[in-house]
Amino acid sequence: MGTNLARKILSEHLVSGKLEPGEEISIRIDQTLTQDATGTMAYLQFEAMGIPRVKTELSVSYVDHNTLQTGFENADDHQFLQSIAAKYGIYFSRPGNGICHQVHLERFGAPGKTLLGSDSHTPTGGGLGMIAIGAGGLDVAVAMGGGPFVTTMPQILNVRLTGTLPPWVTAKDIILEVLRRRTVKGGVGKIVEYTGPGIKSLNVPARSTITNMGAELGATTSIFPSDDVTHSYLKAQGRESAYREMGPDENAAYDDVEEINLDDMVPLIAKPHSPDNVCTAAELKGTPVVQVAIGSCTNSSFSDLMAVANILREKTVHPRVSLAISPGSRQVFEMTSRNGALADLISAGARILESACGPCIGMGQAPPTEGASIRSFNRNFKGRSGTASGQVYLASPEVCAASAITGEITDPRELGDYERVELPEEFLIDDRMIIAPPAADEAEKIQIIRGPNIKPVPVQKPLPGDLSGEVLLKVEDNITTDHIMPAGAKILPLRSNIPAMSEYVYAGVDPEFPSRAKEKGGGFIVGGDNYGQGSSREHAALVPMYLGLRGVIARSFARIHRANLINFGIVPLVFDDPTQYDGIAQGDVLKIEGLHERLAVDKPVAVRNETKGLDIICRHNLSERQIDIIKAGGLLNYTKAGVS
Ligand code: MIC
Ligand code: SF4
Repeated sequence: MGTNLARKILSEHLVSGKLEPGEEISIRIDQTLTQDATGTMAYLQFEAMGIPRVKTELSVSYVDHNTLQTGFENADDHQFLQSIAAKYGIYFSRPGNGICHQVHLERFGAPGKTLLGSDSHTPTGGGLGMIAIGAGGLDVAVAMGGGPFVTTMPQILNVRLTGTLPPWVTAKDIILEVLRRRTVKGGVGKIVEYTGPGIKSLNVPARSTITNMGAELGATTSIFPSDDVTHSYLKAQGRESAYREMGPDENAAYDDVEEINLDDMVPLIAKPHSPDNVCTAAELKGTPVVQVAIGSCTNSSFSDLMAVANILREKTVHPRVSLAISPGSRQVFEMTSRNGALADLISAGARILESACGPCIGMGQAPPTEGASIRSFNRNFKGRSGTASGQVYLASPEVCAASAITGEITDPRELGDYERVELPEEFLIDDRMIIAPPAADEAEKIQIIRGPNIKPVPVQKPLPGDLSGEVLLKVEDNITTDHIMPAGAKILPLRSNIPAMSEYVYAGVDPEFPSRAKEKGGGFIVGGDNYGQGSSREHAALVPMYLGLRGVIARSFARIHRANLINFGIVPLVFDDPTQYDGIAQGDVLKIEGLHERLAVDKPVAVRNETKGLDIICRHNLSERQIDIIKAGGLLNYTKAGVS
């Protein structure tokens, strides 16, 4: 049997371990990216490592999340990020230049390379044939310092696409179909590799829409081969030299296969409040909508905006609807303004926002009370829009634009003839908003600018021998990091100020959580399945750690959050018998004795529920290295100890 593409790239980058699913592997990282909401912490951690300059081939720092400047905080962070990038040899993409994943695809991504990003949608780069993985900021800091990225070797799931997309059906519908079939847990522990004759008709931005939303499957990453389609995209971006043909061998072996016939597909939509809650757009026909938002790293490319302009040209946004559009990058913004498409959007009544994450992360454009909002985004978790009662639907830009005109959910096939947008032969290339770092001797003299919003990184103490404390909170399945550490216009600016942020842990679920955690001097959280799905924000581990959290017992964990818990010295345990979840309540006192001895590879951990007089057998599933990290009180302590 031949080798699949994911394994080929992984084996080229393998530093240690065996490429057997479930084994711990470490891989060399060629490129890193950070964004401003996770970047401040990642760079503070990098600084704490005492390494003078990044050791990657390329590291880029983007500003795209915290662009709403309602106080000094975000502006302070931007200055900090710009100065620290210059000092340590990092490219700096200025605010206004666009969303990290879209800009990275346009200007830096390259087939066959590895990319580690402090954002869960880093797999967007998989559309170009890279192994692009999202991770916590601390993992990215370690990679910038030249350390390998350590993870569990995933299984490779092959999604084979046959046929061609019918008119009005798009890449967004393909990934919604995968989510419908596999759910938000379906990709955990997997890399999704797309193959088959159907991929030929998908251009790079379309492929990237699919790999981007592989994050919603919980997948480690997703990847397409690098072929003629990739070649013409890179050529049009003036980067032909980055091209390298790469694909799976014929008869490549996979751990699992899913086949989708594109001929049979129709426009789909994800209903509130989960990206896998999928049905056809036609089924929801007539549902009134009050807001439509087009943009985000999933669907804000040149072709997406052109498709929207084609639909809205000479039309008017329905009186009930507020339509917000954020172009994914300055390139997209400028090209659509020069070719007149932007004028068509403005004329139709769209509210044009800057090239940034914006409403996707609750930075403005919160919908009205109980209002239905259709978005071309990737996440519709409850409350993420900024309105707790908001009803957020996810769909293609085409479904969004059609609904903006009619004021109700609309299957765009009702609009008649369809004009599929071709990519330009040449994109408008202008990198003046990306600042290259100065040479090392110049960089040394740079002073890092630290405003009052930049507070030191809290560091965990080494693991004590015995752990005891109350169950501070018990939650259900599929808890997202948006539940644990919400974002939005009020909280996101506090990302570099952990004490201020700690007031908002679990704010939407239980506002008393922070005061309780402080009063009890820390304790445990009990979770259901897929605990910590969604974003890569390490704040969902770091800030609870600051409040004294030392252990989470869940039915199962999402990959990035589990890694973040370990990185901050919090013990992640899973119930050996999942029904024992029922025998534990908020307020119960738990005790683990002799934890240092119990945390041995493959050994179970007995947790005593002192309140109920029960023993709960748990598994930690930690590797030798992860055990050492937890014992040291986290990755920063562990790395520093290794360096000195
Ligand atoms: C998100 O989409 O939730 C974010 C904001 O981009 C996060 C990162 C963050 O919380 O800063 C992500 O997906 O990793
Ligand atoms: Fe930004 Fe939204 Fe993409 Fe996250 S998912 S990187 S918030 S656009």
